Amino acid sequence: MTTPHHHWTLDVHSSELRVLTNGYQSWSEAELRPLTETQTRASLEWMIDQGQDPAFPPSGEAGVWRSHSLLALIRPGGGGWVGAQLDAAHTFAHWEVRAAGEQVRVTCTLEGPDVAVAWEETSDVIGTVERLSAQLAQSMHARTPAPLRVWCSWYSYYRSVTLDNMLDNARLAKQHGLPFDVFQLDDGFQADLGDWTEPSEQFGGHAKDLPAELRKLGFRAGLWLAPFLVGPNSKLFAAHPDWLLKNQSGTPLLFGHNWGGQYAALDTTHPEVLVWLRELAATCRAWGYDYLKVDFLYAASHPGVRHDPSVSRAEAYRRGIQALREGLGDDGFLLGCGAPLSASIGVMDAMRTGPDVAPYWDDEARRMLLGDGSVPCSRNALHTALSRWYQQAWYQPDPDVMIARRERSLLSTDERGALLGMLDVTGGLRASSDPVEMLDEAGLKLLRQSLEISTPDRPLTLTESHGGAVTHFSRGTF
Ligand code: 9PG
Repeated sequence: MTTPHHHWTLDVHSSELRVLTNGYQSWSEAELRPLTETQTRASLEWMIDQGQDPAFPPSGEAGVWRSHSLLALIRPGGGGWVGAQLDAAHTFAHWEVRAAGEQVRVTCTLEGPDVAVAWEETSDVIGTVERLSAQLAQSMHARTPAPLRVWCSWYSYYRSVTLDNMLDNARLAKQHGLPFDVFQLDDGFQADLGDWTEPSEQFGGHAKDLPAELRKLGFRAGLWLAPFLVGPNSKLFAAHPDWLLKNQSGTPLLFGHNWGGQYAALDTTHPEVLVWLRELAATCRAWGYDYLKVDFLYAASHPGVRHDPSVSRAEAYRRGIQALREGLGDDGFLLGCGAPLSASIGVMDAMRTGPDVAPYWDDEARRMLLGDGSVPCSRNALHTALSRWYQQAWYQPDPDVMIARRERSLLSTDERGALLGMLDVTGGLRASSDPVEMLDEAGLKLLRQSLEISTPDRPLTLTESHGGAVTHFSRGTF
């Protein structure tokens, strides 16, 4: 595997610059900060696994910033430098900028086959970021279908969702004439990670029984999967240990922390795994789901020992998502989540561009004390999604759900208003998770407003002063 490097040395003092970073996957922090500050590094290994790139996490040194695919340095007045990879199908581009006295050093390391990398000095950083990201989108044949309005079970029912919860909400939504296109069942319906076709006990039915009922009510059916994850107690794990990503000693690698413990990942360089993934997506389609939210996708590019060691992590990931696309069909809607971002262009219709919203504003303990900017909370979701405005050229952005309810939520009226306004600015998919019965007249009004499709904004004021829009979003009250 080649690892080409590019280096640039800039004669500019670091105190003059701000740096725009793009994190590795959907939940990784992306932001605009003064270069002299310190990029946050999560303090626990499982947090790095789930929120950063374990092969290239933030260094934790002052004046050193790491970014994926794209990096920009901005001077007062809006000029500066932009670096971007121009193809991301097989290669991860790791950017690092380092303050060094009177100079600033920039490195781009390519993990995978050599690809073209742009490095431009410009008087208009925002325009250049947009132009280079559009160029990447074009070279990878980006899909940008019309945005959809989605009801998703996760942010109210979490893993205890039932078939009846889905149908009750769909019926009420129809009664109220709420303009949803898709009703999407999230995590909780399945027996285990990997055992997707067997129901969990609490779901009270089978996922395959839902789509026909939803269609009668006028909605499309959507389903969540974490297709590359395998639970250590699942039937899939026991049946196919040879399909799993391994550690150096040849045993299945367990990493992350969710569902009460660690999980394993499918090795997408194994030909049988690709057949299985294709069949999984085709099965969901045959059940009547033409919208799949495919989650925890970074598992396919997690560092580890693979069946075919000559395949780069980006390429392994790409093979996995292509198998899902083939199984779902070209006319199905594929939403990526927890996904390596630029390597998804041309396969995903939409992409979560930040961490999860939650029915509270901030999780300061985990964000500030443990350095985890990817932890679910409204503040983190907006902070990162707003810093990725240019990715609207890559797929439909999914800035995550509006929370309009007042029950089972700690968001204040002001915070709900802020969430609504910021989702409007990001554009892309519109979504809600609120149990419809919890919404009073004001709640329904807020929900309807949040379902209005909007054109993504761009941080125009950034070019005008040092205190521009993105800075405000990343610092200020957020
Ligand atoms: C289902 C959920 C929802 C949600 C996804 C994803 O531990 N973690 O770091 C962590 C991050 C995100 C997360 C769950 C756990 O949420 O973004 O919309 O589908 O999975 O489990």
